[in-house]
Amino acid sequence: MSLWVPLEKICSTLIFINNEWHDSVSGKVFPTINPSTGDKITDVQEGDKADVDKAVKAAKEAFKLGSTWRTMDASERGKLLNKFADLLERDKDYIASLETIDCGKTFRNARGDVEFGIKTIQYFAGWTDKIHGKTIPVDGNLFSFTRIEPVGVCGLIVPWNFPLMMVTNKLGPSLAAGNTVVVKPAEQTPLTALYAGSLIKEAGFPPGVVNIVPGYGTTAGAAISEHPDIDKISFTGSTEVGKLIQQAAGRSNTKRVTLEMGGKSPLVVFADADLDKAVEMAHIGCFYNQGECCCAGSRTYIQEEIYDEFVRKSRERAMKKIVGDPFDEKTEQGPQVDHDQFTKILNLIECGKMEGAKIECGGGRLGKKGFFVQPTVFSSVTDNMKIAKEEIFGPVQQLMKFKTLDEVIERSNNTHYGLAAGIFTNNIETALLYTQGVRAGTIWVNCYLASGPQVPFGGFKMSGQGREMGEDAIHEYTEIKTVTMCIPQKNS
Ligand code: TXE
Repeated sequence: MSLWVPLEKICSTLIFINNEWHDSVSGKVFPTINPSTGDKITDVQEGDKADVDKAVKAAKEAFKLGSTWRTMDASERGKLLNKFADLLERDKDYIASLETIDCGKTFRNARGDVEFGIKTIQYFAGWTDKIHGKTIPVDGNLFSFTRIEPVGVCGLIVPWNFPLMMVTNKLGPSLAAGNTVVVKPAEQTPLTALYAGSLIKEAGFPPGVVNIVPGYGTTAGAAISEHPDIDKISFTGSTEVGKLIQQAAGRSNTKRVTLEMGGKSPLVVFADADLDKAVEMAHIGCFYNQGECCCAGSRTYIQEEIYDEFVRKSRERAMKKIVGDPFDEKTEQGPQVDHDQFTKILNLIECGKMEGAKIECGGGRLGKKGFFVQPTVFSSVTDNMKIAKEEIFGPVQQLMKFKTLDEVIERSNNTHYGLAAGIFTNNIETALLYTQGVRAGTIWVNCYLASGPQVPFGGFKMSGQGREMGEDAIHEYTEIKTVTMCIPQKNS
């Protein structure tokens, strides 16, 4: 299948505030690039501090006591979210095409992302009227109860690797809990988030509940992190920027911050595992979405008895990978998102070669146009090499050898990150000891990357703070208010 979105159909390139489309205050625009060709797709209005101020003002107004949004029944919020999900479903193919052009992921995967986004919005729609407090038997002639209230105005800063999905991951729980939001899509991939704005309006959300300001991180993003009227930030992106956001939150109004950041996740294969399944899962776990996946299994540890066979099979699998036009149904890997990421990956590959890792396949650029990287497999990798320590965020697999469970637990934990881990074994005790021992937010056993809107996702250590998805995500967007009343007499 080869789909194309005609430029005139990309209707959402403006800033979305109060359910209306605006030009940037500065008059500036920025280009968004098709990574398959390196050509400009279109210009998008470039929001910065002045536009963020406008958006926050709208969000604050929509959150005022007595506003349409604040006085709406919780179940009505659920209906609006379900309507939004229905519209995403109606326009699924268009949104997936837009995503593929803007970020390079295959159309098949882009469609999967939109489907995941729909399920997420539906899941959180179900939560709207189930968020409630407690009555508490406090000492004395008193009566206490808690109200679970929205935090207020939330800044949602998202990256480019799952542009629409990251927006739906954050819109679902924040809107279910009754907040208003200012979304900042990544500068590389603003198009699907802006299109979602048009669907928010069509679904019937009151003006100001959702505002979307495309722009750069150091201007629009920083204005959100510093803003005194933003009550909470939910960020997904690099650990470096996550730290900046925490600092800005502390400097401004100690706004609440949840962070979902990078990883260097271990994927461990024991000799007793189903070898072919483990090879395939390790391949997908590392190469899915061009390797642009925060929980990519980018440190593969293989027990020494099966190491050579695993390396051979992994090389064969990677060499069969179909890389190219992301709209072609057969394509498994598209281009990297932009020139910066492309260069970062190629530099890290060179570094691996220089540090003495063995290239089994790939190891360079593919073609002359666009940002395509050859699927690359390194063997003879040791833990001290840069490619084993740094997040590559590209189609590059590191294969390392281990002997014992204790050793591999220690090596798995020997990182600042703690987003995810995986283990392949047919021994239940090995699996349970590993899941207890590893400090990471998600552990997969005999599978990898399996997830759903129902299960919490987030990181230990420098991979994150707080959780997205599942019931836990709701609590990241709420405050608990205790109300204690004096009463004449208390009876049990
Ligand atoms: O991320 P940034 P980049 C990792 C991955 C990748 C590296 C760099 O290793 O190679 O990060 O990618 C906004 N204040 N991940 O540079 O800069 C920015 O505009 C406020 C992992 O693209 O963190 C975008 O909207 N916001 C990750 C978002 O932050 C700022 C996904 C993410 O961009 C800002 C992406 C600032 N000062 C990259 N500077 C994951 N966890 O999945 C930038 N931003």
